[in-house]
Amino acid sequence: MARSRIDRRDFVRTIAVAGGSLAVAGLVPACTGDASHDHALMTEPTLARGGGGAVTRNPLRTPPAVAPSGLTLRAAPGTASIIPGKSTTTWMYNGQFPGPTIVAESGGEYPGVTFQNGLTQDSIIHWHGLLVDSPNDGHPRQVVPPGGTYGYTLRVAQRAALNWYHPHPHMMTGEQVYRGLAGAFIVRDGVDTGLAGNAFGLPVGEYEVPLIIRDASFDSRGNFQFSNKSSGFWGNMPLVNGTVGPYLDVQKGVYRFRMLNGCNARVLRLALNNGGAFTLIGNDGGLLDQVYGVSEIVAAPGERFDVLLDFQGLSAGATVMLRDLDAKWDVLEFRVIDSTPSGSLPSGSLSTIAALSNPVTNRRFTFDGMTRINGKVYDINAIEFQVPFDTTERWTFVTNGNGPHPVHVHGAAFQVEARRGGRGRTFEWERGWKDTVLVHDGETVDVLIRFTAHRGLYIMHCHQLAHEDAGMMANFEVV
Ligand SMILES: [Cu+2]
Repeated sequence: MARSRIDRRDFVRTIAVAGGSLAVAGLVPACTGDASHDHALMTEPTLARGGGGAVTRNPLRTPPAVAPSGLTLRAAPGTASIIPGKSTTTWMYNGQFPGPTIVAESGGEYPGVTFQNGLTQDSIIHWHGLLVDSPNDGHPRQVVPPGGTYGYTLRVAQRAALNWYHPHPHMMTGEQVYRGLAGAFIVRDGVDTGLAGNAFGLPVGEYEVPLIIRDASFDSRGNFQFSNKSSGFWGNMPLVNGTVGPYLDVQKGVYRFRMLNGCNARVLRLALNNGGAFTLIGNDGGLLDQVYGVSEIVAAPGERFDVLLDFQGLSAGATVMLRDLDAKWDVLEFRVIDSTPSGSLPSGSLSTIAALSNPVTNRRFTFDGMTRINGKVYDINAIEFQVPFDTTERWTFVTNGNGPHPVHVHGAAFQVEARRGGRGRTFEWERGWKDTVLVHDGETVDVLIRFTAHRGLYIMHCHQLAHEDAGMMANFEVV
């Protein structure tokens, strides 16, 4: 990593903790100018271009919010309008691309959640990030055939966070997720209530926006192109909440963006086009210990990032672009509208994170090639190891290549302890509680993990979905 980038991150962090209002000061000067000067560096989704080379942008969609009690999620083929003027055959939950945003309360018990399989292949829903008991986790053994149903009772007892739901059938997850089966699942709690007057003054209502970021490729008729070769599928354009070339009109206020990397394989390197900082407040497991200013975020498939952006200092008509620096993509354009500045950023400490320590067992998992963990291709019927309940362990994830390997564990959250090799450090967005951590080529990552929610059958796997489908998964049992 370039030395200058580390310097900038440390600098930005310093000003972020010094005062919240300074945290995105970088937004202000650069955005009052003409942001279009940067376009020569950008690769626009070709299908998002209008005539004459101008970029036609589309208003960001926001999936409807629903409560989980009694909710039926039916996966079935249908058509969605993604590319303007064309219709795309997609596989959707309840006809929505992406699926509806489920909002639940920690401490809530939600019976009668039903998955209906309207596909022509097996499927099951996994609630990524929810610490639910094994029969409700959506393990690949729980798949139901076409026409089948699966009933869940979701007992939600965990910190507030952005989680998500998606299919988890063995060997078919990649295609099902890619064709549209995914949605956000937000958990609220007594601190992060999602209501005005919450403890840290976090933005609510229209100022809190889930962003499901993923890539896709389309043919000339507007239908998805896909192949599930085990090196992974990389689409040639970004979608946010199913919107191609999206923009969002923003007030001169503070916004909370709940970001998910929903790509099959692509690691995103998210940044703002003017070098302004994200005010990072949370990740997979909810709020962090404090506010961090970061100039970029490396986002692997399955990971979530909770960031605030302050548009108060910008003038009406100014734009800010969320970009992927690696693909050189414009991901989402924020357009500041004429409005009265309001809101404030939190600063300093946020949540109390009890650090795991003194692991009693060390386990080592090598992610070999594109199909194996510890030399073994997934055996759906096997239990590869047993983990004692309520006991802290150190799990070490190693790879010799073929990354990215975003390692995801069901049934518990973990704390990232160290990374050796490769990038050689841990990052602000890896603090607190995680359920997915990026292991890049040449990296070894230590995490501390403790299963405190439930005993039973769970699974760990690579969230590069082609690797997952090819067998880079392992069952284990919490006993
Ligand atoms: Cu992998």
